[in-house]
Amino acid sequence: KVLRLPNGIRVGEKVFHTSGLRGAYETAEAKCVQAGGVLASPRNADENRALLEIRKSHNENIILGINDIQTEGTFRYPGGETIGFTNWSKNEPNDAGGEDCVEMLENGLWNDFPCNGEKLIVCEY
Ligand code: GN1
Ligand code: CA
Ligand code: CA
Repeated sequence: KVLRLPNGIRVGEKVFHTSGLRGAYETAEAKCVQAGGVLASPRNADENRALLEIRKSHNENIILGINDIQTEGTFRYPGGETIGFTNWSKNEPNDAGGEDCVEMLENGLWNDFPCNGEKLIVCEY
């Protein structure tokens, strides 16, 4: 089976793909839904590693679908389910000044950041 795509990667039954565009959370999630997917939301270490490959090849932080917009401190996937895997950077999430969206940093660890920040959009299918 083909594992690598020109701008994406397959991990298990999931495919992560990026068009290389940046956007803030609402725009980013809407673009993914329009394309038939959702914003990238790694659910285990394998998926996180796969997404990190895209992070490295584009050299830009990735906005995840995971957020605590609905209830401060409770992080959910785009579908509303509470998250079952985390990969927070040290001292994160800190909601510094009000941060309800999550980005993947250079090392694959996660930071919460303000949802109006524009990051690399990666969708999952
Ligand atoms: C950034 O710029 P600073 O240090 O105030 C980051 C926070 C992190 C923090 C970690 C907009 O905040 O989310 O928790 O670094 N801010 C942004 O040191 O990404
Ligand atoms: Ca928050
Ligand atoms: Ca933070």
